[in-house]
Formats: sequence, C-alpha cells, structure tokens
Amino acid sequence: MSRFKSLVLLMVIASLALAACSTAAAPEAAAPAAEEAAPAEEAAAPAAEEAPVYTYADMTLCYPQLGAESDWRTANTASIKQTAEELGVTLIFSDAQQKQENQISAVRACIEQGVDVIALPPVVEDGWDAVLTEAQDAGIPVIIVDRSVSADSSLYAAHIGSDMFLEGQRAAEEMNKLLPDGGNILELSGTVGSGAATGRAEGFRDALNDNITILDSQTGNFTRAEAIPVMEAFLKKYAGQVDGVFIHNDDMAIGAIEAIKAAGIEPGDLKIVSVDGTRGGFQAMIDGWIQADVECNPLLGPQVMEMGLKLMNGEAVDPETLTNETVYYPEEAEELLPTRQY
Ligand code: GYE
Repeated sequence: MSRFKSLVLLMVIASLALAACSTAAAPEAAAPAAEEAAPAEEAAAPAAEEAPVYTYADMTLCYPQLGAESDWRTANTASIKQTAEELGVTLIFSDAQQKQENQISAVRACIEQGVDVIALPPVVEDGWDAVLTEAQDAGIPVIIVDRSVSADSSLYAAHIGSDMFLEGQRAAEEMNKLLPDGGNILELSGTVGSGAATGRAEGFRDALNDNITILDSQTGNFTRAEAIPVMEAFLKKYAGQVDGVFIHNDDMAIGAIEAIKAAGIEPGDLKIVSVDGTRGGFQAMIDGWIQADVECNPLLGPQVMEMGLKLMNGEAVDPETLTNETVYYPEEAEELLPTRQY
C-alpha cells in the first residue's frame, strides 16, 4: 500500500472513530441524523441500545372477568374481546362467576404464564393484597378496571372506571326531584362488598334530602333473578308505605319491575331510579317504570389496552381515569334507544 493510500485509510478510520464517539456521547443529538440520512443498518444500531418499543401485537393481556351477572358486564366483556381482536392483542379471558376465589386463581394462573399486563375488574374491594403483591414481585403491572380495590395504591399501576360515589349522588338528586315533598323509599343494592355497591350507597345517602327515609336496603347481587324475591318480600313487608326505590343496576330493576307488576302496582306509582343505562333500562323508561337512569359506561376496552401498552413500554400513566357519564330520562329514551350500544 502506498503512503498516500495508508494516510487516507488512517484518516477514514480516525473520522469513523470520531463519529462513533460522538454518537455514544450524545445519543439524543445523533438519533435524528441517523433517521434522516443513514442506511437502514446504521440507523438500527443506536435504536438497538434503547429500550425496546412494544406494539399491540407483542402484548398478552389477562382479563379475569368477575362474572356475567348483568347486561353491563356482557357489554364490558364484549368491549374487551372486540378491542383485543381489532388491535391484535393476545387476550387471556376468564369468567369468575362472581366468586373472588375464582378471580384470584385466574390472576395466579396469568402470573405463572408470564403475561405482560393484568387488567382486573375486582368483584369485591377487600382481599387483594396478597395476589397483587405476587403480580408486583413478578414484574407484571396490574390495571384495576371498573370497580375499585381497598389495597394500597402502590400495589397496582392505575384504576380505570366510573366514579360510583358520584353515580350514587346523581341517583339521589333524581330521587329528590321525584319526591319533592319527601317520602319513604327502598334500596336494592348490588353485590355486598363491591366498590360499585358501596360507592353508590354512600353517594346516594350523601345527597339524599332529609325528608326522604330509606326504609330498608337489601342486596340483589346485581342480577335479575336475585332481585325478584327481594322485591317481592319488600312489597309484602312495606305494603302501602313505599314511594320510591333506588336500584343499583338496570338488571335488578327489570327483575324488581316483574315483582312490582305482579303485585298490581301501575307504572309510575313507585318512583324508580336505576343505574347503568342499558337497552333494558331504556325500554323500562319508555314503558314508564324507570323515571331516571344514571349512566355507567362499560365500554372500557380501548382505554384498558392503550394503558396496557404504555405500561409495557415503561411510560407514565394516569393513576386514576374516571369515565365521563350522564343521566338519562324517559322523555329521550325512545329517540336514544336505537343508538345504545349495550
Ligand atoms: O353497574 C352492574 C354490574 O361494576 C359498574 O356491575 C359495575 C356494575 C354494573 O353488574 O350492572
């Protein structure tokens, strides 16, 4: 090799080494330049050093659904399944049939499988500490979906769902308007110990006028079937004394209405305020049975998946995402029913 040639070669090597040094020293400044001009292999090199960027196709999401107790729940399940399919997320879905021990086993199975994210709609608030700690120890982020947990917030990444206390307050405001001179009412509540039932009951009491008395409160476990005998017993026990009923979801309202009908009571004689805003609830408003329906939105799939991906990529997420909701009335029910998605 001639002197000149070796000099040129030395210079090339030196400038390459210099470029490599500046890339290492200032990765931020170097990255855009590489994107703009450099061929593919060179552009790939600095990217390989950064944290990998996951896409939906990389994500395995575990959704241990709490049950299939209501139309709300069916819509929630459909939203999760449909969103996963659309985005190409691998979904591990199970149905705990409203039993916490089933949900806990399902979470444990997902931890063992090494899923990327767990999104948990907890049937009740208490009793999650142990399994949430297990997920944390395994490095799997947990998003609490729909109902809340009483566990320390350091044990999970975030909560996405409705403000159940606010729903209860909204229901009370409607009852106040329906019974302006006060009266006696009954409460058909949701699953005992669930964030949805506790929040709605507390919010309702918080905003209810002093001249309205809650004569009795019993659970119907959020189902039509369990609401019927509870309402039958209520109507026997408090015959002629009741002006209204606060019912924690539309499925129980539909069950209760069956019992109310069977007792010979006409639509509107008992003022009913319900929660969810399902098609069944809308139909009951059209038929004159429900006077106000507080919305609770189950279509959480897109938000859950989006947050799951952010967590996989180590991005910051909002610790509390509350759903925007409203109240529906009989006057608009006919027009809105065809547009309802659940
Ligand atoms: O209102 C009810 C369902 O947790 C918000 O659970 C949910 C509630 C919903 O069974 O219909």
